[in-house]
Amino acid sequence: MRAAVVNGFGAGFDVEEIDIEEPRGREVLVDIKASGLCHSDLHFAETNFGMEPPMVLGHEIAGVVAGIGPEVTEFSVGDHVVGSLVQFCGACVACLSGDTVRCAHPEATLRAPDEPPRLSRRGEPVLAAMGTAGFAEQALLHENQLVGIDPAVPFAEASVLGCGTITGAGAAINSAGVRPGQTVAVIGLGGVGLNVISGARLAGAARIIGIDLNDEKLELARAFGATDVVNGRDGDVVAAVQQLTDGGVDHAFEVIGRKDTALQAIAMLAVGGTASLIGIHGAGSTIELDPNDFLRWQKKVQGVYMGHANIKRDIPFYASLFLQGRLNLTDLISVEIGIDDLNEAYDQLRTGRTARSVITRF
Ligand code: PAD
Ligand code: ZN
Repeated sequence: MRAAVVNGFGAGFDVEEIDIEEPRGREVLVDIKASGLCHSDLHFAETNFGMEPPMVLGHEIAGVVAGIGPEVTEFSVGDHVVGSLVQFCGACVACLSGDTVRCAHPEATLRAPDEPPRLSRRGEPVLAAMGTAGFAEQALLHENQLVGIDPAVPFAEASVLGCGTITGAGAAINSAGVRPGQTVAVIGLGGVGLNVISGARLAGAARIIGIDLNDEKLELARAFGATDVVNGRDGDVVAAVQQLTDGGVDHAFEVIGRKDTALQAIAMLAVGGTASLIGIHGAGSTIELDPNDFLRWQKKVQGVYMGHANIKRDIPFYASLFLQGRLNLTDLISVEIGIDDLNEAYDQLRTGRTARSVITRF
């Protein structure tokens, strides 16, 4: 099958022929119909976050079940599915409590080291990164990493549910617990940040301030429910937010992965506010904080991993909201591309102009 392989950090994506195994045990073979370009895959392609080339990245996928292993109980051939990088065993205390993002044994979803690798090239192993390896014609995933989805949801929109939506909307709803009437600021309005706006709107936020450097993104943010927008190029972002909210916001979300914007998120909080850090920072980055600022103003800061999602609960929930017209997924899709356009599409993402590019031709 055709797949976009990362052969070295910073070397981009090479579309090549590779081999994929037949499903074993609880594995499901999926014909991928749509695969979204999250910014995280660009980080993982450029820097060593524990996944090493040769590897196939891609973790925002939607497709159709093409085959099932003998122990699969949840899916049948022909089902429409969404995949996620959240790996959970289903049996540890965290999983049994519904906290699947805190699973103690995520490796239970992968093949054992003595089993043949899921992906290979001329007999040599190729890493199926995150257990999804979505930049390819087909993927082989443990059934815990898949969720059945109503076929009425188009594949491109469905793919974004797998990361951008569960992370962004989940950050507002699950991680931050935004309550009706609260004020929210979102710094960075890409595929994930726009979904934070959706989550804040669903949670009933009174004021949602979108912040980016790009005027088109600010315009787009209004289509997701931003009540106010601030261009970071127009001066002091923190002062602008404080002015709009009479002193600061209850919740600020950093959705880029930069030190300066993470500090902005903390600085723009109202008394008792919470800053939620979503963007992935370069390895070894540090942020210096003034403890007295936290103490006096009772601020909180938290890291957000995958919007504290339980994918089996949250993905069907967001899909149903989309079908009811209550969740905007369509405007997230900036462009549908072919797998051969992957490098160019990531160059576009770097400019901050696209929300989500989605591969729909393999
Ligand atoms: P993206 O590239 O689509 O969006 C980033 C946005 O930030 C763009 O709109 C930029 O214009 C904007 N931006 C850049 N610099 C600034 C600045 N100085 N001030 C204001 N705006 C700015 O990325 P994405 O939405 O796909 O992902 C965002 C981050 O979230 C990225 O670091 C990704 O790796 C991370 C992520 N984290 C998780 C998690 O579980 N924590 C999950 C998924 C993605
Ligand atoms: Zn992602």
